[in-house]
Amino acid sequence: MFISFEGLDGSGKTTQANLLVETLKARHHAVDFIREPGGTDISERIREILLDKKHLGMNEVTELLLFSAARAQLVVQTIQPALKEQRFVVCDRYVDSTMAYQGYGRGLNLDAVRAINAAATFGVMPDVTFLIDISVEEIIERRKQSGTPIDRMESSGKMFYEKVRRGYLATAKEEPQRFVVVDGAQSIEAIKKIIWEEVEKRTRKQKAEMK
Ligand code: T5A
Repeated sequence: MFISFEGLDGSGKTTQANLLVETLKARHHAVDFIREPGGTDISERIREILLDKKHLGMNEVTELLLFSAARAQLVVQTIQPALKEQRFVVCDRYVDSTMAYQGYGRGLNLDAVRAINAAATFGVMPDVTFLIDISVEEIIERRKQSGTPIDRMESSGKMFYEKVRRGYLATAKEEPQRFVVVDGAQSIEAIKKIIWEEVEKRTRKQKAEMK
């Protein structure tokens, strides 16, 4: 089963992806945990270019193509082989990030983004996507509290993040079967429970369909 996590920077999706991986492993499931951009040598090097604050002048189309290039390598080298072996694949961000950040956030043509996404994924899409939805005010507050330095993407400003959030919610509406939108303002434990119940439900359904 292919599971992706989406949300604004600081929404808590990495926390939840980690918790899900722990739970799956504790139940003796084979699981690959991947983050985007990254996950292969080539993709990690592209990640460095994308997040480096020295590259503030990066063109939006360059940005789109670099995220997509990192993804294409990850799909072929890691995701497809893992799914073929019936492993769980948990991905911290995937193709919906590109639609939300480069499409809605940067304002690139949405059909062009869709076409590039289709090429970069080779049609491999998650079985379920958890969108951890929180307000931009909340992520600003969390960032202040954590005191972690911001990267190039995070220096894009509040308006940008409002557009990204709207993009995520619009995408989730288009694919209600795949998306599970979770209120990220809840406690870590409460969100973890919602996610695990959903994964169990979908795993049972997938097994029944395979019989
Ligand atoms: N990007 C990526 C694109 O523009 N296009 C693309 O196609 C792709 C793939 C990646 C950047 O690239 C962009 C999006 C990003 O800007 P990154 O460094 O990988 O950047 O970082 P993010 O994916 O944004 O992840 P972060 O680690 O910054 O944030 P998370 O994963 O959302 O949040 P997390 O879990 O680390 O939590 C943040 C803090 O909140 C606390 C945690 O303890 C932590 O301190 N927290 C909670 N606090 C209260 N209540 C809860 N429920 C909490 N859950 C977590």
